[in-house]
Amino acid sequence: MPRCVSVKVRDMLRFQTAGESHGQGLVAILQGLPAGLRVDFDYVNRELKRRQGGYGRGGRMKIESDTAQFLSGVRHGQTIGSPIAVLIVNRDWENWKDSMAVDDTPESRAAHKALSRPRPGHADLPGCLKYNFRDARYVLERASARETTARVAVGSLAKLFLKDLSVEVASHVVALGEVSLANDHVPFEAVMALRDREDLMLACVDPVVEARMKTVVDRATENRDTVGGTFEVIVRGLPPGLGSCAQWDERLDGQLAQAVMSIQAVKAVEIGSGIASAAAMGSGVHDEIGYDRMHERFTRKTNRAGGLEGGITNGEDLVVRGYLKPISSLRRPLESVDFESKETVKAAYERSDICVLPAGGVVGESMVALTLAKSFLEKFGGDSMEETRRNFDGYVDQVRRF
Ligand code: EPS
Repeated sequence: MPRCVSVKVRDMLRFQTAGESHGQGLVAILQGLPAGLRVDFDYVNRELKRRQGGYGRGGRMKIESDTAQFLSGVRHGQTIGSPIAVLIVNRDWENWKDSMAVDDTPESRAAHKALSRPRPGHADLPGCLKYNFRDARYVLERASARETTARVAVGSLAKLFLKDLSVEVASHVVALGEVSLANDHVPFEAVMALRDREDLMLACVDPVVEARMKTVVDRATENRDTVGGTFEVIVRGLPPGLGSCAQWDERLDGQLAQAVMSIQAVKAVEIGSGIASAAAMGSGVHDEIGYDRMHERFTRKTNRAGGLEGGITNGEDLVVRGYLKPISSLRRPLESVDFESKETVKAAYERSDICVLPAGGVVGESMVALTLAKSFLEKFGGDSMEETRRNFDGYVDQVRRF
């Protein structure tokens, strides 16, 4: 008797990362991109550079110059349908060769200094309890947000895939500490224009607000503190109909929430005006429907739903926000307890950043793009870009003729 399979055998697009913050490098494997996608290597490296930028970054970013080395899955500048492996070398590895050595040698043992004063807010304590380590370095090396460099490498491939189907992904900072944009309905073009900046600065579209944000970062630096905030990812050009209302785990809003929530230091995710909507009446929340006969498309006067209704894209801009807590390595450490003595001590300090909000936005773009690219491939399939595009164009035509 045929077995009724109601679950997907596997995701159409999958990626995994490996690597420690001060190990030899970060690795990502991306599987499922169709063959025939042109890989713009400069674009990938520019995205890695964007992730390294922003005001309030720490000393590590002066050491690193993140560059993607493609080890497989790409030939003569095009994807070939096989798994894509990317390596980003950690330059700082030179300084950690003994302490982070893979081998157990007298040198590596001599360089081993246990980090036994866990930082509140980091993975140090729960990770050590989980793996039964007395040295938080075993945990913090992998928990570190340095891992996001591997996500951005494969995320930029997802962005190239979406770009090929006329979908653009951009991000900006809407709030930092207590400073926020007064008008948060920012034109998409202004957000896209931030990409042309040599340095992201604080990735805010309003120079006056950005100057105030900079003051907040300066104050945090002076006080040996850290500061968080909110980034927003906007996606333009999506067709209606990605995602599904059929099963809980097929809802695209849920998938996006997980993708963005998984970014280190993100503590909340919002789609559209989700937070304000919870405090408003229904008549002031839902986006009334119109029809544009000339362009043969349904329209909305507002986009409070952030481009998603019922877990399905509705053809409006997708708007997802990530709320970042201030990072947990503080130059003025908080109270903690030493693993060995169980005495109250100040938490350990590791070289770190003051503010990573613009980088958070770049990582957010990658996670959103990877989630959407998966959704595209689930709906349109295709082993080559020609096939995917043909299926996509046919569907777009069907929607137009609806
Ligand atoms: C980094 C993010 C942060 C940095 C790290 C590089 O990671 P974490 O989450 O551990 O604070 O601190 O740099 C260092 C670990 C260092 O040696 O300075 C990144 O985004 O690349």
